[in-house]
Amino acid sequence: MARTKIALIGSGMIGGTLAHLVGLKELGDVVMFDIAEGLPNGKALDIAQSGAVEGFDCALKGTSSYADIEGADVCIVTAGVPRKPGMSRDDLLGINLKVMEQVGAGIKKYAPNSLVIAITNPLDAMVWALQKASGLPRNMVIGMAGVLDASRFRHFLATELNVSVEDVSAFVLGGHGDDMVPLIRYSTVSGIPLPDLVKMGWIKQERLDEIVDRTRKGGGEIVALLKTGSAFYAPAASAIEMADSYLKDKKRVLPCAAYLNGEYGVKGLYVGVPVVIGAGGAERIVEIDLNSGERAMFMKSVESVKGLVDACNQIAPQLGA
Ligand code: A3D
Repeated sequence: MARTKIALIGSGMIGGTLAHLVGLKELGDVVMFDIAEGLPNGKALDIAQSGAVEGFDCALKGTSSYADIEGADVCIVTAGVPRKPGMSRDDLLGINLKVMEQVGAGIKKYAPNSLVIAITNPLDAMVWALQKASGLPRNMVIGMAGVLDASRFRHFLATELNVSVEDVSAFVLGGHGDDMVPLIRYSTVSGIPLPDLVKMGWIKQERLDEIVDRTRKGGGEIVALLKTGSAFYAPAASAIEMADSYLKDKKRVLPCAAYLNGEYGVKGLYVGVPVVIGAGGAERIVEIDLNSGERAMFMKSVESVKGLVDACNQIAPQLGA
């Protein structure tokens, strides 16, 4: 039986954390790729040595050659540059688009049968570009953002309500920007929708609104604190949850950036929606009814994503709309 192989394209802050988590969870062998000489090799060696202490047997290898990702089952892409204070995710577009073209070509050549999980920002445009550049089926290229956004929302709610984060489930829709849509009425504590908790006096509506706002700006809050880059622990954990659902065919229903072909009235864009992730990649898009307010927020977010993809088309028309 072949061992599972996970390729991490980009071995920076998120890439290193991903490799560590893959080891700790014994999800498979890891190939860490980066253009920065020595970086993937050093991190792979360091994490491999922690295996003796932690008791995991995953093989880890660092490389600057795409040939080493050959036959990977999953590729997680963080290659590119992260935000610094004062930058929006969209400011990264020009640089990271070129990176996605290179990465897409490498995956196309050496790992065309993998599930590709994009993390590089601006996420919804970069996952679009990666699918175009790799030519992989659309259901096999997805973007990580919703699991992270939902985890931020869950954390803030659990802390505020003084309940276990395990019992808080959150629902987010839309692009990974400050206009993402945390859906209050589908977010629950042990099945009790948040609007009911407001009625029950557990939380005031104004406080809930503040938490929604903090969730939307959750990435920026961390960038401002770190000053040298962006969040990496929770983003890595979120992508691992998606990879795990694919590798074990768990069919988790996770918010992911998925290619929409008419669902939610959107065609030809990657946008964050709930998706069933199983052995077939993005197997099914869950389409819920939105009320008029939610729909307006969702469409505003979709417009932002469209603007980014239009910009990609202008910079790299060869990718093709
Ligand atoms: P960082 O620690 O800088 O790692 C990026 C790595 O990419 C560096 O080691 C670079 O050497 C490498 N790299 C650059 N160009 C190439 C290339 N052409 N081929 C291969 N490797 C290359 O950043 P990070 O790990 O903190 O973040 C990575 C990306 O994830 C950034 O674009 C972030 O904005 C993004 N990010 C997304 C989320 C989402 O929720 C979507 C959250 C946090 C960060």
